Amino acid sequence: MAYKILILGDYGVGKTSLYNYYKDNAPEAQEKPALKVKLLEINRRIDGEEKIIHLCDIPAKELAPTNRPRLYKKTVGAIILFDISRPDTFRHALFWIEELMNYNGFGKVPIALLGNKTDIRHSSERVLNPIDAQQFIYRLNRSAIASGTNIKSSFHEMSTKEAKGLLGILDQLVRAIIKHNVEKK
Ligand SMILES: Nc1nc2c(ncn2[C@@H]2O[C@H](COP(=O)(O)OP(=O)(O)OP(=O)(O)O)[C@@H](O)[C@H]2O)c(=O)[nH]1
Ligand SMILES: [Mg+2]
Repeated sequence: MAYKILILGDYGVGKTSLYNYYKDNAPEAQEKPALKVKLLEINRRIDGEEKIIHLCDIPAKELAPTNRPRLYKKTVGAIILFDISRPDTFRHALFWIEELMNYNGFGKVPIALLGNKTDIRHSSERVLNPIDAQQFIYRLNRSAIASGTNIKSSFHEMSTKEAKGLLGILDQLVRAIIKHNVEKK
């Protein structure tokens, strides 16, 4: 069984750039033909076990209401990206999370929230304070506990232009997915 993980977020936040990073940097990553999405199969050895990840990149404009149920179906985790120089893309993160959980067929699943484009932090007029995103994830994890699950979502800042540690973020997300599924059984 493969873990289906979607990369979601507003237009232009860097979803395809992140997808391409994984395509170029994950060992043995293989692009598969798929309708309307880019689909990358990645094999990872996580805590001694081979795991297959299906990472999907969808252009924001393809996420029209009629496409959503089909695209979100069976998604077990997501990378939600925002652009730290566009605060509206951070405010929209909640929208993407709710969309996904309404349509994936599983309800709440772990997410990795990524604030992208840290390389332009010093040249941008307004950038988001990472504390806002940390508090957002803290509240999300608290509400998961309140509703009886221990789904652990996380927040990281990054830049696809100066990428490092991004495979580790994917592994961490898969660990959270495995833990959640183990708990559900
Ligand atoms: N400075 C900077 N630019 C970035 C970074 N990541 C992506 N970009 C740029 O942002 C623009 C949009 O990136 P994409 O990866 O195409 O964005 P997307 O989220 O796939 O957008 P849609 O497919 O339209 O939904 C491109 O010009 C990228 O080169 C980053 O970390 N830093
Ligand atoms: Mg794209």
